Order: sequence, then C-alpha cells, then structure tokens
Amino acid sequence: MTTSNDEYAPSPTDWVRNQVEKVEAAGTTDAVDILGRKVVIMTMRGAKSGKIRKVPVMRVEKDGVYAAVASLGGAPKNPVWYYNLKADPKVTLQDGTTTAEYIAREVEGAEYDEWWQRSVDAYPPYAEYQTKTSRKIPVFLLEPVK
Ligand code: F42
Repeated sequence: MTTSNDEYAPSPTDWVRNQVEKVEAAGTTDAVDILGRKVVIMTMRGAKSGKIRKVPVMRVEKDGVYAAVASLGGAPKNPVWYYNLKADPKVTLQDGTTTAEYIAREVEGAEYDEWWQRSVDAYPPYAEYQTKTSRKIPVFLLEPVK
C-alpha cells in the first residue's frame, strides 16, 4: 500500500543529490555531465513510500524515445528505481530545459539489443559495467505519453 503523499525524497547518494540540485538551480540538465556525456532526470514515484524520487540517468535518445539503463555501475543488484518503474511506469523526464510525460517499458530480445548498443554508443562505460556483473543490465524505454 503506497501513501499518496507528494513529498520529494532526495537521493541518499551525495554526488547524485548534488547533481540533481545543480540541475534544479540552473533549470537545465546541461548544468551537469558525466565524463562529458549528457544526463537526463527521471521523476518517478517510490514503489513503497509513494514519495517523489528524482533519478538522473545518461541521455540515450532516438526520435523522442529515451532509454533508461539500470546499470548502477555494474553492481550485482538492480538499482532500487528499477522496482519503482516496474510498479508505476509513469515518469516525467527532463532533457535540457524540456520536461514531458513518458511511460517506461522494460525491453527484451532484439529491442534490447538495439537499445543496448545505442546506450553504449551514448555512454561507452555501460559496456564495461556489463562485464563486471552476471546480472543482465535492464533497459527501459521511455515512450512519450501521446
Ligand atoms: N544510475 C544508473 O543506474 N544508470 C545511469 O545511467 C546513471 C546515470 C547517472 C548520471 C548522473 C547521476 O548523477 C547519477 C546517475 N546514475 C545512474 C545514478 C542514479 O541516479 C541512481 O542514484 C542509482 O542508479 C541508484 O539508484 P537507487 O534507486 O538504487 O538509489 C538508492 C541509493 C536510493 O535512492 N535509495 C533510497 C534509500 O532511501 O535508500 C530509496 C529509493 C527508493 O526509490 N525507494 C522506494 C520508495 O518507495 O521510495 C522503495 C523501492 C523498493 O521497492 O524498495
């Protein structure tokens, strides 16, 4: 049972929370980068707390569709936000100064292969992360709400 409060719960990870704060202060995700690569920010609802969570991921986009790669640096376990998106796929995504509504859908098979390559092209360290874990790194597509 999730509470329906709209309380924002900042990330407990300092460097991530700091990047989100920089984006909010500047009004654009262009205020931050990782190794010179662009970042976007998903806003989603916590699966148990019902709180609002802001989760930056690397910017992977084609024709208005984005990928969210649940890499967590190649850790053995999925990031917690993976379970949030499985529970409630509605997200807003900020890219630059633009924010819009999307539905997250985990992909498999040929769709996964296509978007995994696109993700590695956008942020090459993803390939290295996958060599660090037997966990198949999940990929969600964020498709615009029409
Ligand atoms: N993480 C990635 O996995 N992929 C990326 O491409 C990526 C890029 C990136 C770029 C910039 C940046 O600043 C961070 C970036 N990150 C990337 C890190 C990402 O933003 C997350 O910090 C990271 O993936 C870890 O996500 P997480 O959801 O596991 O975060 C933990 C530390 C967290 O926030 N835990 C909270 C806590 O209080 O311990 C709980 C979070 C939560 O959502 N709780 C749910 C709730 O109900 O509120 C409960 C969910 C449940 O089922 O338990």
